Amino acid sequence: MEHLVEEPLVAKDFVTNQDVRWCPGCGDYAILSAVQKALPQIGKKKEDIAFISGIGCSSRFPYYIESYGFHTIHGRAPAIATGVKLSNPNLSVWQITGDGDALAIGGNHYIHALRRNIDMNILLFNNEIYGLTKGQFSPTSQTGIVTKSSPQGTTDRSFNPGKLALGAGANFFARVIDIDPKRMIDVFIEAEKHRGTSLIEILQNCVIFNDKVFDNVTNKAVKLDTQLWLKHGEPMIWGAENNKGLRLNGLQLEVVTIGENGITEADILVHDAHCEDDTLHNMLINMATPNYPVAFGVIRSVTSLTFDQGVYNQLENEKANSRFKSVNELLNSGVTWEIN
Ligand SMILES: Cc1ncc(C[n+]2csc(CCOP(=O)(O)OP(=O)(O)O)c2C)c(N)n1
Ligand code: SF4
Repeated sequence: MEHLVEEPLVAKDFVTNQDVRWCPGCGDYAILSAVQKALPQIGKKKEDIAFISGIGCSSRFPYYIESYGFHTIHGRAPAIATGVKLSNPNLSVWQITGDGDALAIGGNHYIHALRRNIDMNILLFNNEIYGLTKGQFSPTSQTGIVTKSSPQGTTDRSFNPGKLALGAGANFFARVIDIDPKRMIDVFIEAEKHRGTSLIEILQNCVIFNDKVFDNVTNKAVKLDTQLWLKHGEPMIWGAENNKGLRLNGLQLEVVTIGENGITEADILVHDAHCEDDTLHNMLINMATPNYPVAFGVIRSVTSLTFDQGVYNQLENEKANSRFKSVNELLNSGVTWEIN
């Protein structure tokens, strides 16, 4: 009998027959394409992958990925994703969320997913606005932004999603940009390899309600001077002339120029993504223009026991040591009554 050889999956195997209903030019398209290119490289079958989302433009994502998917309720994707992961630990679970979905209505669920360290990947599409509901300000919008829901400009102070995540105990945090597919793909693959909650903040352009909000970082004319791409074990160097570096000056990060004032590469901090102490990771996540570059890539990646593994360890322990071998045995143990 002829043997059926399984062909390796390619990006188009993860494309569905659904019409993609995002505005032309939306950053979500590039993220979708990057995910479809990353998935064949994680080595899982389509039926072993699940995409779970809340509500928002970004949360339409599960319709467009040929895998299991669940478009759930606003802000509550972490709860569903936790259940999915616990019921089938073999699944690769991806939560898709926006800054409104994750940090406003879903803020509580966001911090507890990170605290618990459930083994899943969270892709946080940060466009600093509510896209689906037509442009109200969100918890990441910059102070003073004028929107339909803030005609005089907001007086809110904004959240930094990474800083909040580390405060909640996150062990994996990365930041990428929608217009940089290669680096997005690499980081998605790294996130999938990491056991625990992997949070990736994606700077995503909403062409309709917040166009070019990240232009100060992403614009071709400035990007070499405003983006620091971190790699574990490599010095923190960037710039059009590749001569800008970071060093510690007391308790602060200082931008220095290699070749000036006797500064050499040896003076520059080397990135340690695996350091358990998150002090430096927090400082990197906090950096903003114009005084600093914005940090990208995997900023923190530390391994510790996952929530799901903890639950499974308990189950194994119970199975090995309990005097009950089934739920029926448990229910019929002790004193029971029959109600007529
Ligand atoms: C319980 C509930 N409250 C409010 C809404 C309205 N609503 C739908 S999407 C959304 C915000 C989405 O913003 P974001 O998560 O940033 O996603 P984007 O559309 O920008 O991708 C809101 C407030 C809702 N659908 N359900
Ligand atoms: S409203 Fe913004 S985020 Fe939503 S699909 Fe359009 S461009 Fe994308």
